[in-house]
Amino acid sequence: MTVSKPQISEHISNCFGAMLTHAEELYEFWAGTWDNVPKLAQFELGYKKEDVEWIGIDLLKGGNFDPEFLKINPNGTIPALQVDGKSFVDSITSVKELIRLAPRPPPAPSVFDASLIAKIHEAGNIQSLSMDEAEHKDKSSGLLGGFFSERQVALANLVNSAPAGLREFYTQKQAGDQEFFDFYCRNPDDCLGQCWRCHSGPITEALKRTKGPFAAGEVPGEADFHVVTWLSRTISNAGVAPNASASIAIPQLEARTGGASFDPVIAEYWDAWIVRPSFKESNVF
Ligand SMILES: N[C@@H](CCC(=O)N[C@@H](CS)C(=O)NCC(=O)O)C(=O)O
Repeated sequence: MTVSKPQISEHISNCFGAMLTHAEELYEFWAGTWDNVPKLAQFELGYKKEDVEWIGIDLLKGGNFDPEFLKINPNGTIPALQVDGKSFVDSITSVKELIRLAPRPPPAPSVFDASLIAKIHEAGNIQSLSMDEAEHKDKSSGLLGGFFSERQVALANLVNSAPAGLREFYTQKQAGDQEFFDFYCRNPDDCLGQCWRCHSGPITEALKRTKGPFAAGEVPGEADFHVVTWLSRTISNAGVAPNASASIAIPQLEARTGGASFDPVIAEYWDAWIVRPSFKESNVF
């Protein structure tokens, strides 16, 4: 893993007006899902691109299992954020740290934010699911299939060469990955449509409670970074081009979920997000 010299960001004033400096590094993957959460937060919270150094971890080649990366994030997942050498090892804690140091703080969190964020992460990676055999076949030969097969090769090599302390971790990952791949790509079944429907419920409720268009109100807040990350991967997984408007994306989602209807607040939410510079700069899909 190549780790280049951290850039120093100078954007935080303390209450005496003195400039504080922080070295912020975000470990990410260009096609990752959850690293879009801190990326969106970065731009929405007023950081510049150069304030946070993005360090690419190649998940396709199992770069997240590199012992050097495991020192930064023992979970072996992206995103991970390091601030002044301290690690934040998932999207939730990374974003909280970005908010703590934010040049432009987000709207105050609502009491519902924590449960909404938890729900979104419970929904987890269902956005990668295949709905039928044809889709499964298609995905198995695409990025997702490549992701799993190349990782298994990387893990097999690591199991043989790794220090004894890491062998158990790699062996568990190998087994877990195989289950994940089998479930996601080989046995699609009817419950998938139900999963989609039940997870869109909490988002709809949250959006109906606010003036909108975002869960936090006129501008996105903490929970929105998580919600739109999940929604956008769900939409692109339904075969819709990134940044397609709700008039294209929502009917496709409806078809994919067995005709479930999506409340208009979801369409408004999507259309409000896709035009934001943060959405484009983060290359969300
Ligand atoms: N709950 C974690 C999920 C992180 C996660 O699963 N990241 C995926 C990429 S989007 C990953 O690194 N997968 C690699 C692996 O599990 O080996 C978060 O929010 O950061």
